[in-house]
Amino acid sequence: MSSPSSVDYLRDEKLTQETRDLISSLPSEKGWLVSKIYQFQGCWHTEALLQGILTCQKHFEAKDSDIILVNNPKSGTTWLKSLVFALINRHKFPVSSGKHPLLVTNPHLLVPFLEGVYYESPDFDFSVLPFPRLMNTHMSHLSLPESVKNSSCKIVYCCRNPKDMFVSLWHFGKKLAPQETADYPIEKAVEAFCQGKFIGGPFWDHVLEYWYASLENPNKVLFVTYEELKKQTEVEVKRIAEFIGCGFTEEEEVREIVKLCSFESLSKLEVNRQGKLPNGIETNAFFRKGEVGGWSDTLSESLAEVIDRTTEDKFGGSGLRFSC
Ligand code: PAP
Repeated sequence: MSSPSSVDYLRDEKLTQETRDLISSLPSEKGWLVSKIYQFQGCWHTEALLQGILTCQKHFEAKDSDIILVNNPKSGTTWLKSLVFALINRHKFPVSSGKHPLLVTNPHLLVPFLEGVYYESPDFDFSVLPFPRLMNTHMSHLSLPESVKNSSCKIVYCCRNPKDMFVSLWHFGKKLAPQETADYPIEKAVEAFCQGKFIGGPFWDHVLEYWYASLENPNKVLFVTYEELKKQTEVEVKRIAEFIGCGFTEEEEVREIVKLCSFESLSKLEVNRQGKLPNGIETNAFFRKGEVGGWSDTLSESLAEVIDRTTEDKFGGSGLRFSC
C-alpha cells in the first residue's frame, strides 16, 4: 500500500493485474497528496482512479439522453451536481415540497462519479440509473469513453480560475491526507500544479480541450465557469437547462433551485456537515468557503504570480481569461 490515507481513491488495494502491468510501463512521479501518480493519456492519476478510468473506457455505454458533468477537481463539482440534479428532477421533486432529496443526501451520492464508481464497483450497472442519467467525471476530453464522444449525450463542463482551484485542492488535501501533506511546502505544491503534476492535472490542458470542444460542437459541450455561476447563478442555470433540453418557463422554479443549491443552504445541512461518503471522505470536506478570489488568504503574491504567469503562457491565444 502506497498511502496511509483512509480514503479509497488514495489507496491501491483493489488493483487488477492488468492495471499493475500498465502502471509499470507508465511515467510516474512522487505526487503532492499521494506518494505516486502516473501519467496516462497526458494526465496524472492515482492508481485507483486510473483503474477506474480504464474500466470506464472499456465498459461504459453512453446513451443519447445522458448528461455528463465534467470539471477539474475542486472546480464546482458538488455545486453543479446539486444544481443539475435539482433542475432535471424539478417536477418529480419540487423544491417547494420541503422534501427534496438534496436536503437529506449529499450531492455526490445523487450523481455518480464515473471513474470512482468503476474503481469501487467495477460491475456497477449504470442502466439502473433513473432517466435521464446524470453522471460526472474528471476525465480529460481525450480520455472520455468513445461512446461519450460518439453519442449525442450532453457534456456540461465547469471551469474555475486556477488560483482558487489550487487553494481549494490544497485545503482539501490537508483534510484528506493530513499525514502526507503535513510537511509539504506550498511552494512545492504550486510548482507541481504549474507543471501539471497533481491528481487530474494538467489543469490547463483539461480546460483547453473542453473549451475547444465547446467551440467546435456547441450542441454537445456547454462551457460554464464557477465565477459566472457565482455572479449570475439564475442566468447560468437557465442556460444549462436550455442546453440539456429542459428550459424553464417559471421564474420561481429557478430561484428556488438556486437557493436550495447555494453554498449557504447546502453547507448548513446535517448531511453535509456530519456525513461520510462510502469512500471515506467526510461530506464537510466539500464545503469550505465557496468564494471567488478566496485564494488571497492562502497564496502569497509571489506564488499567485507564478500561477498567473503559467496561465498566461498556457491560455495565450485561446480567448480564455480569468478576472481574479
Ligand atoms: P470535488 O471536485 O472534489 O468534488 P468540488 O465540489 O469541485 O470538489 O470543489 C469544492 C469547492 O466547491 C470548495 O471550494 P473552496 O475550497 O474554495 O471553498 C467548496 O467550498 C465549493 N462549493 C461546494 N458547494 C458549493 C456551492 N453550493 N456553491 C458554491 N461553491 C461550492
